[in-house]
Amino acid sequence: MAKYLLVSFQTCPWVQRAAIVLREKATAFEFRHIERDNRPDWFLAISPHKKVPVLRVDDRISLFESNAIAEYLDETISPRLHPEDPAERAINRAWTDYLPTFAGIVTATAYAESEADYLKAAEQIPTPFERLEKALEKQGSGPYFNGARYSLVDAAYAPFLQRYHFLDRVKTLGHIEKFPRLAVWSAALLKRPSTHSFPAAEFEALYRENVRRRKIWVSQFIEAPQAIVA
Ligand SMILES: N[C@@H](CCC(=O)N[C@@H](CS)C(=O)NCC(=O)O)C(=O)O
Repeated sequence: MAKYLLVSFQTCPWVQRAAIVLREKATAFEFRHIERDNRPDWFLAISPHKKVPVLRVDDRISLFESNAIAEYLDETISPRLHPEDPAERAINRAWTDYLPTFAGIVTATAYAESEADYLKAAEQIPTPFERLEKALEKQGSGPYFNGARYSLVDAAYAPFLQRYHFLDRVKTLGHIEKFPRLAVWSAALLKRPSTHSFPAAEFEALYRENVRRRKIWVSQFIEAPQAIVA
């Protein structure tokens, strides 16, 4: 069995995608969290874009880009998460190609500097939601992207659907309820243990604190953590 080291920032959704795939394959790995503002030299030396995730395999190969990492893990460790059928697989890959667009739109409110920008960003969310809702029509009775079998598409979208819910709880966005298949899919992904790198409440608090510290428009709706009085 190869040795895996996954280098991460604690709340990075792209790292989370790689971690999910490792967990789905019941593969042991060392999860090493580094600071975004203080990236160590050993990391800069193995990460061509200076980004996380990096998956170091056997202290020998450094893989980067979450999609490439997910595909590599799927080719090298069973069970296969991609569908057997080549056409199905191509369609699944097309939807993982859509992920950066989906992610950018669905989390844009967390970067909006003004109320007007926030409202504009929130207004865009139904477009990618509608596209996924349509794609999910072929899932049958679900609950995953391809139906009963979990896939790399599930692993890819879970972190971003989770962040939509976090942002919806900071300030109500109210979109996902209008897309029944997407809502059920997202609930199934959030229930799945592999989605979670940290206890759910602790992770949501970490995410909220990141957004609060960004000092953008929506930060005002997030309370600072309470000091613990002994
Ligand atoms: N396309 C990349 C995105 C990775 C990414 O954006 N990682 C962020 C953290 S969530 C990062 O390392 N940002 C640091 C930077 O941009 O310098 C992937 O899928 O792995």
